[in-house]
Amino acid sequence: MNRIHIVSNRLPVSINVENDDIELIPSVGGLATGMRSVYKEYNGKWIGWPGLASDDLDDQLTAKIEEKLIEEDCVSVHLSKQEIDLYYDGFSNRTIWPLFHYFAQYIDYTPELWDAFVSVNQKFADKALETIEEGDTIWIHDYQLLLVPEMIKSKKPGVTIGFFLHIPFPSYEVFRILPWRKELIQGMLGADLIGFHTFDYQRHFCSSVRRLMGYEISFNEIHIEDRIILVDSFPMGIDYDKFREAATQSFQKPLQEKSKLHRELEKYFLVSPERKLILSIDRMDYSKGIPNRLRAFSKFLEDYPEWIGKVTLIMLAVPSRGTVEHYINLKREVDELVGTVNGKFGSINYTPVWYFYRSLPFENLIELYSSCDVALVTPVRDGMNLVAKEYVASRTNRTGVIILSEMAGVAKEMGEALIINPNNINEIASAINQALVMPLDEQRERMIFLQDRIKRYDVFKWSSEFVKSLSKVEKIQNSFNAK
Ligand code: GDG
Repeated sequence: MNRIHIVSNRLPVSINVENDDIELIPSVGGLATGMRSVYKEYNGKWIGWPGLASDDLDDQLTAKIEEKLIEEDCVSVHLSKQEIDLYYDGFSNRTIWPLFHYFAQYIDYTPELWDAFVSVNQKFADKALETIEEGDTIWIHDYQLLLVPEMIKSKKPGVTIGFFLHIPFPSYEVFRILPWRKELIQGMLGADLIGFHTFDYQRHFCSSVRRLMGYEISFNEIHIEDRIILVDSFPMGIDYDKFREAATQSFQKPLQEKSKLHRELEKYFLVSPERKLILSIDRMDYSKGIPNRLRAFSKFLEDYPEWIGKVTLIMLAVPSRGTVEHYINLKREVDELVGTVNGKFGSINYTPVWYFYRSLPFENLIELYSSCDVALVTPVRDGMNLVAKEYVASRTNRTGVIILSEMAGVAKEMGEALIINPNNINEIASAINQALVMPLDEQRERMIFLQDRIKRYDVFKWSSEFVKSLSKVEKIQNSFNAK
């Protein structure tokens, strides 16, 4: 296979500028890990925004940053503050994000946001077109770049294009609400392979293609004038071994090397070994169902008062999109709910909810995953949800229970979890009790199946399966063109 390039909104590095010194800090997220192996192995480039507004950089600094990035095979797309505001915070996160997560009442229909989305997508496409050659392969990521596939295909039809959507694709009845629905579909159809986390998202997409464009679809092939487009599902995995090894090492650390958080967690259990911890980790996002989770925890303490004083919910909410109105309101609601639960059930020596509104280092994340008896993952909509998979990978002693929303893509792979409807507070409350009293043998039985599955289809397998399909689609295309 020829070179494979990656295009995503953000580059896999952040830039730290101090007194004209430029430092590149590699991202440790799942996407960066999985894709790094791909573009390095196939001698490609990664095209994306480096995370700094171009208004803050002079020409000399910009040139220096570009030079440094190219050492990492990264190519930057520079965005001004206004572009970030209208394209990223705007159309991507105020229009597409709520639409695709079924929050129709939050959608912003301002035409200026759409205009910025088109022009910034064109910027990404132009940068990609400068970088790639006919015959190369390109893998484009996510909802911020839905128009890029067509913008590239129309200029360089000999490039094989893959597109992967990391969030849900909504049902047609929701998707059709958007004035620019046809344009988005046309943009995506510039790709030769379109991937989703689950079969349901794939099905919803195909139904929108059929209804809006009238194209013929057989199995997972869309037939348009002179091309065949493959549509398939690829449930994204995690770097399983990394989480596993980090959890193993965390336990083996001598006391003096343990983090402050780790020592606090051990102290919690010292008071009484009967004590339990429940874990909740997300970006602070309305799609993650955080308020309902707190209401359900409150209902649980009300319905099962024998647990008061013995169970603590650790809630980590990572700040996200803090300039968007609905996120500001959500933060206020969560702050208030935490206060209400703690005020209602707390005492001098018992805090029901430990709330962290910040990002924690990876080491602490692992300590939380390995110390908590239950993971409470209750999004109202979620493309996949990697937190559930990371919890599974970090359970070295094979105990632990996951309470999981049926609305998360990951639920399709985790039949052994306690599956709940995230809007059903009574159901979540009783699932919390069920998880806490579940015998260890049953926990292990469930966890063994989960671990085997999540280990087998990890992030490297996910990316290699996508690349395999890209090479298949390239062959289909070549034989189609030869006819
Ligand atoms: C989108 C889709 C889809 C969280 N807090 C900290 C921290 N994290 C890391 C977790 C996990 C990641 O962030 C969150 O990933 P999710 O998958 O749960 O959610 P989104 O950010 O919404 O991601 C989602 C995903 O794309 C992939 O396709 O699954 O559905 O919405 O990896 O570990 N990491 C550190 N400190 C924290 O405090 N270091």
